[in-house]
Order: sequence, then structure tokens, then C-alpha cells
Amino acid sequence: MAESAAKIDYAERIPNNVSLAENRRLLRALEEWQPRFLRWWGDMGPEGYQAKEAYLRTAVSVDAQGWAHFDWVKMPDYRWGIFVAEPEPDRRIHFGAHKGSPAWQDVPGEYRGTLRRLIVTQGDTEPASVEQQRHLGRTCPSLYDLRNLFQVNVEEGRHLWAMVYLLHAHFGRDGREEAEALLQRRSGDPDRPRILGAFNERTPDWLSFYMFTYFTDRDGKYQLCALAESGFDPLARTCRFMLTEEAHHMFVGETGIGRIVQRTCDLMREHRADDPGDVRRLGGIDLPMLQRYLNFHYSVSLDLFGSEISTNAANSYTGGLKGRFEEGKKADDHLLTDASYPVTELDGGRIVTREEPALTSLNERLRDDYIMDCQRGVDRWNAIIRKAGLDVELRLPHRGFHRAIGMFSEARVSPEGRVVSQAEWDAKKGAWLPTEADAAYVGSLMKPVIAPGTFANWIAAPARGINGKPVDFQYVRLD
Ligand code: BYC
Repeated sequence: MAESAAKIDYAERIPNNVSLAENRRLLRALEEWQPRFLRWWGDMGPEGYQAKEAYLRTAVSVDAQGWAHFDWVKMPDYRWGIFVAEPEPDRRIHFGAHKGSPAWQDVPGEYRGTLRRLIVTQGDTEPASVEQQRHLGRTCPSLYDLRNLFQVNVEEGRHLWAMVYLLHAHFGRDGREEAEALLQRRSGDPDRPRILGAFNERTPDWLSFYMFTYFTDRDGKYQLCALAESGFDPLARTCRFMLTEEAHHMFVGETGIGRIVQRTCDLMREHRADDPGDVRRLGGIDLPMLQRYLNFHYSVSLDLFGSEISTNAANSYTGGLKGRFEEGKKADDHLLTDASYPVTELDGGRIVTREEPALTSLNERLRDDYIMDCQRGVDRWNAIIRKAGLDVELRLPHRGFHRAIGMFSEARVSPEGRVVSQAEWDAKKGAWLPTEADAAYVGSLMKPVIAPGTFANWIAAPARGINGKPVDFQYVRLD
């Protein structure tokens, strides 16, 4: 059983390891959706380079070892398909009111609406991010980075397939309609926007791209981890496999920012350029500007966890639909009906910590796990700065800073976590968040660099190439 689930059949029009051939109706429905997906990819996927071969990885099996196969692929020929992790024998629901019952293989009627909403929200982010990043190919800092962008893009396309499969296979007609709507909404379109805030922001340059893949893809990791605990087994297995792909996206973000930090430090040391203006004159990205971009992307990503106190989150947990991060490793009753959790809250003009019911605080708890994880990368970037002998530190701003969702959206909070007046906010905003001048400067640096092994002046070369290939490998064939 496990072996057959691990293998992916590439002879099929839609590669899959879910025995699609045995379900003609579902196969037909997905085969009808496929050309519409490809049309969307043509219209809204990466601009340029669609006819060029890129050195991309494709999943060939879903077991933990060696699922990836690297080859030359033109993006429209990428084998998007449906891959789910291997089943766990006798899997049980392990949290909430149904704890101990066998995991559901079909959608339980009472949770149909909630599950659909979770799957649609997850699915909506995937094409959104492709749309947000579609112009970046034109200004790539190197072929290595261009290839990484395309890898991220095709895998987000596959993650859309993953959610569309669940909608088609388990939600009948409304599932098919939702799958259509996923191709109709557009990131940033005022009339038909994507569902969540961060996915309507622009990703106009590569600094934003690395910030996005570090901070926003990491929300993806935590949401997928929570959904991978689901008592609805097809969702759990789908998310478990998506997580294996997600790791590379966050790697692109972490190393991308790390390489910018490295380059900036090199410029500062070589030229004794202590002043941000000096760094910019040398064509680098100064650390205060990097901090402003970090502040922006981190805060919009914090919003993606929803309100601090949420009955939606409590209901999803009690229903066994969405667990906590590493639910299985937690030593408590997995019901949480009597438990509490400390939540940072706004109390008039003050920020306080209060014990709240654990069930309604689940969004905040996941946000806490996320924050801890974000800090690890910041520590590594700071280690680069320290090693260069510079006395500067990048910091995650306070969780209340620049929030649009949850109780902090009602106040103005400084990066240090002080509630400030609107007047102070207006006066200091330009020091805390990217300004138009920042965007124009970063935009001015975005010139394509496409000779193998060469890198834009504002970013250091990576420590190593992809899949054991050298850094100067021709990762995208331009001829
Ligand atoms: N923007 O009780 P509340 C990824 C809405 S990223 C706009 O506070 P809840 C990826 C909410 O929908 C991971 N609206 O929150 C990354 C609700 O609306 P309705 C994506 C927002 O429901 C990079 C209302 O406010 N996956 O994979 O507990 C590249 C009150 O909701 C926002 C998921 O999100 C917002 N930021 O939690 C590619 C997992 N926040 O229904 C991919 C699935 C809240 O009352 N989604 N609202 O009209 C969920 O688990 C939940 O929907 C949320 C919100 C965590 C997002």
C-alpha cells in the first residue's frame, strides 16, 4: 500500500498518486480544469522565459528520500499533478471533540462549509503568489536566482492543483465552482481581489521577493503544518507533501536576504561606508532600508494568522479540522476546553498579557510559533553582520506594529512595542516602513544579470549551487 502511494505515474495526462484513472468522473472534471489552469498560467504566470528551459526539480515519488528529480523543463511543460503523502495505517483524529475516532476519508457533512473555506483560503494564496511575482524574471540578479524564482512559481502552481483536487474530489458542484473562482480572482485587483491581505500586496522587486519567501511562505509552513494535523485525512496527506516543497521556498528567502546582508557588509567594510547614503552611492542596500522592508513583510505576514481571539479557530480545532503546530508532540489533553493561553493584548493605550481560553487563542498560539521561527533567520543574518565587525542589529518589530487584522489594528504601535499617537506615527512612519524613495531606489537596482556565475552588485553569490551544480552553472538556457 505504502509503496504504491509513494510512486507517481507520469504516463498520465495529470500525473498523480491518487489512482485518478480509477475515478473517471473526477478525472474528466480535472481534465476540463487543466486547460483553464494552463490558460491562467499563460496569462498570469511568469512574464518572459516561458519558452526557455530551466533546471527544475519535479517530484517523482512522495517518500521522504529522494523525491526530487532535476531536469531541463520549459515552465508550461512542467508536470503539475496531484501528489499526496503516504497514508498512515489506522490513522485516528488526535484532537478536538472527535479525538480517538478514525480519521475521515470523506468530508463530514457538519463540517463541509468550514472545511471548504479553509481549503479555498489556502488554495487562493498559491496562484496569488505567482501573480505577485510574475514580473520579477525581467530583473533577475542572476540565473541562479531566476531558476529559484521559477522553481517557487511552478510549485505554487502545483499547490493550487493540490487544493483543486480536494475541492473536485470531495465537494461536488460547489467544489468545482470554487476551483473556477481560484482562477478568476487576481492579486491586487480591487474588483476581484485575492482573499487574504498579504496576497494583494505588490512584489515589485527582488528584495520584496526574498522578504516574501522568508516571511509569507513561512506563514504557509505554519498553516500547512496545522492543516496537516487535520482529521480529514485527504487534507492532512496533501498538506504533508506540500510541506516538503515549501522548505525550498523559505530557503530562497533566508539565503536571499542573507546574501544581501553579506554584500552590504562587504561594501561597508571595503569602503568604510558607515552611512546609509554611502552604501547607496555604492549601489548596495543599506541595513536601515533592509530593516524597513523586514518590518513591512513581517507585519503583513503576522496578519495572516487572523485575530488573536477567534471562534473560527476554536471551532476548527474542536471539529478536528485544523490542529496546532506539532499537535502530536504536545503533552496535554488535545481538547483544550479547560486550558488557558497567554495572549498579548491591547488595553486602551497599554499593551498587556492576559490569560485567555486556549481554544479561542489558537491563532495567537500559531503566530507565537511562527514568530519564534522567524527570529532564527534574523539571528543568522545578525551573525553575518557581527562577523563583519559591524555594530548593527536587525530586529523583528513588535507584534502590534503595523497590523491590519486583530486588536492591534485599532492602534498605532511602534516597532519597539509602544502605543504611539497618530501624529508620532505620521512623523516616524518613513523611518519604520519602506518609503516611496526606498521603492524607487530598490527599483533602480533591478537590472537583469544573466551571464552564468555573475551577480548583481547588491547581492553576494550563494555559498553553493542547486543539486550539486556549480554556482556558475547555466540554470536557465537563454539560447
Ligand atoms: N486578510 O477569526 P478570524 C501560503 C478574515 S500562506 C484578509 O480573525 P480565522 C502561501 C477571515 O477570513 C497560508 N482577511 O480568522 C504563502 C474571516 O473572514 P470571514 C495560507 C482576513 O478565520 C506564500 C474574518 O477575517 N493558508 O500558503 O480564525 C506563497 C475573521 O477571521 C485575514 C491559510 O491561511 C487577512 N490577513 O483565521 C504561497 C490556512 N485574516 O470568513 C502560499 C487556511 C483573517 O468571516 N486559512 N481574515 O469572511 C485559515 O486557517 C484561516 O482562514 C485564517 C484566518 C488563519 C486565514
